[in-house]
Amino acid sequence: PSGGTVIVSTWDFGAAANAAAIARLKAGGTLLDAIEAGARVPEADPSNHSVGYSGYPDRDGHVTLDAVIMDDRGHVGAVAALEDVMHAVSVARAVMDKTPHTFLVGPGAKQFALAQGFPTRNLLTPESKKAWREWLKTARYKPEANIENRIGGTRGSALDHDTIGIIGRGPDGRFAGACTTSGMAFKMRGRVGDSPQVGSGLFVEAGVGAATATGVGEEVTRIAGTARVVASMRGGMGAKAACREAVEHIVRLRGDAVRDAQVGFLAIDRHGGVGAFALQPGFTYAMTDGDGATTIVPADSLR
Ligand code: SD4
Repeated sequence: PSGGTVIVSTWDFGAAANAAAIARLKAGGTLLDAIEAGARVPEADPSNHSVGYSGYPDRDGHVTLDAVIMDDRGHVGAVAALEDVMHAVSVARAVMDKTPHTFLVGPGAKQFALAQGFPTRNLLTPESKKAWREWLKTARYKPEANIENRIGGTRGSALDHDTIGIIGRGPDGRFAGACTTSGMAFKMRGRVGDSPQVGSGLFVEAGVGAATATGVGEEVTRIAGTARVVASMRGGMGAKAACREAVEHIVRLRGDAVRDAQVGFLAIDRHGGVGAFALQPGFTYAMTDGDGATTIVPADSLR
């Protein structure tokens, strides 16, 4: 699309998130409201084991959430290692709107959420607990491509799920985005990925564009991946070329270390052009226009 409203999310399950975002826009919400409403959809979905409620826990059995939200006017809020509160993106939004800070973590993030009236909930569902118990039998931790999707043998099915990054361009050409996740399954306690970090899991810039990332967060964080994608677009590259450049940079830098890793970037450029690129096959994104028409697009990949 060129010129109009566009909302894009990582993975095919982003379609439901985009629909909620468009509904919020049509009801008179701001682009940021719409992005937040979209991100809340997978956070509440019990069939999704890599975002919010029913996310796979860390190796010690705690579900810990990371999220960020930002607009292109310099407003940013983020939380990391948040426990017992389902809507991490809304807590991030409250950090943005109600504190002088941009980032709260761990017990401090939870304390803030409770003070703001967010309800607590045990995020570990019986299904996720079972998968964790199964994993404990070998307890081998190796960040792999979309490993979340493989647990329970659902890879390749409609149940494929992952971190959601959702970015949008409003009718006025302004940008906003959010990224929310329970992180890599069975991660070390205290581990924070790329998703809540501005410039890694998400970056937006007025007049330039927006980008988000998914996959093995460490590989994205190492290169400040989405800041790099947006910098390339600032220099005139289109969305897809900018995503590809960042993936190629990771491979140049890391060589064999990323042989089995998945990393995917998704971006919108200043003209509303949408593009994505991944290291491995299998990355898809959902693109929805202002009328609510959605297309699921398989991203090109290096391998
Ligand atoms: C992370 N990037 O925490 C997220 C997780 C993810 O495929 O996208 N998993 O590293």
